[in-house]
Amino acid sequence: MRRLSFAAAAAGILAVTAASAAFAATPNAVKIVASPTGLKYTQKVVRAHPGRIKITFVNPSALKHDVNVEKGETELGKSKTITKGTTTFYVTLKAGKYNFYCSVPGHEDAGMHGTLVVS
Ligand SMILES: [Cu+2]
Repeated sequence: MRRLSFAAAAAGILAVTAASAAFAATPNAVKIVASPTGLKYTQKVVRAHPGRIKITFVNPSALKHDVNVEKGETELGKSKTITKGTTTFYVTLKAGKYNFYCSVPGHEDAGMHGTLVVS
């Protein structure tokens, strides 16, 4: 009985160590940057891991832009609309492909969108 509980405790410690090492090794964050001049982002595809994802949006332009994350027509998260600055927001996503786009009227249609791949 004593040996069994020691083994269980050791296994528990190993599991916790492995989990925290994996967490530390993969900061789950993406950066999306608006073009300084055009109606587009400088990334077409960004990648993250399932779970809570930090999205940093950088807009060097004087034009208003934002970042919205959606799956189909379901909105999953969005940044503030900013000019010449940086903002962050969080989304929690399962594995899959998501769209990101700018919700300022006309921008998405002009090409301001991309794909977020979560795997
Ligand atoms: Cu925009």
